[in-house]
Amino acid sequence: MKCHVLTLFPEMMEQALKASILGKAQDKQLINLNFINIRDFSNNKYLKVDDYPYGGGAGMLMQAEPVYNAFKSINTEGSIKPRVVYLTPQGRTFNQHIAQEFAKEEELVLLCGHYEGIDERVLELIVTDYISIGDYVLTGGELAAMVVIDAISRLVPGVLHNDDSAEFESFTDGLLEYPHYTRPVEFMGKTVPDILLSGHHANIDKWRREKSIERTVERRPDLIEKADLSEKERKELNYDTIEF
Ligand code: 6GU
Repeated sequence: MKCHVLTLFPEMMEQALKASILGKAQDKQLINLNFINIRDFSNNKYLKVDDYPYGGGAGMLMQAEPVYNAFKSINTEGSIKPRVVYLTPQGRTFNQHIAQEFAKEEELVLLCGHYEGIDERVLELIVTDYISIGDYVLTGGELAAMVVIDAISRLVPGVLHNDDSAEFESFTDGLLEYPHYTRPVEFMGKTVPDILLSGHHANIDKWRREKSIERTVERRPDLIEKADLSEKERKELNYDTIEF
């Protein structure tokens, strides 16, 4: 997976993304991040890339030209045009489905805005997807782009140690994960559920499935309707007690 990131803060992103799993994934060339500093494409000697909005109003806007030229500087590897994702609170809300969709792409371009946004004309010319990471406002698209990169990268085969682990966890079947325990068996008087020590794998799977459903009902009842439950599991739910 190759990801081109258009940003005014490449150093901040590079620093954060070289830690831990994503750092290793880059070392192993499983993911390839190419940061393009939009400021390098400023058209003036002060390296300015923002200006006042026509029509007035608060704040500054990123100008179309540096963003367009930064985008044009990207050398894509494939012959097909990559999707260009603009991170904005005005986008579709990012979720695991969109992460899976993006993870299938060979190459992606992420565009991070700053100030009050970007001149609409360049967005119309280059953007294919408008993506938000939730209903709140950030100072820029960089943190959102890092969230998207993290979520996509861990779906790339080989990035996680265990090939299974991305598949079985929260959200793939629309349920939250069951609780996890590691050593010691007792901590502050709290013990690990006996069944997990039993070595009986079928029972353990059954217990985990029940806990997943229970936890989803308790913490994210809004997910239950769309969750991948068997007919039997759905029958056993007590709909009267779920607070949708
Ligand atoms: Cl993608 N960008 C900004 N600036 N704020 C956001 C966001 C994105 N998603 C949620 N809030």
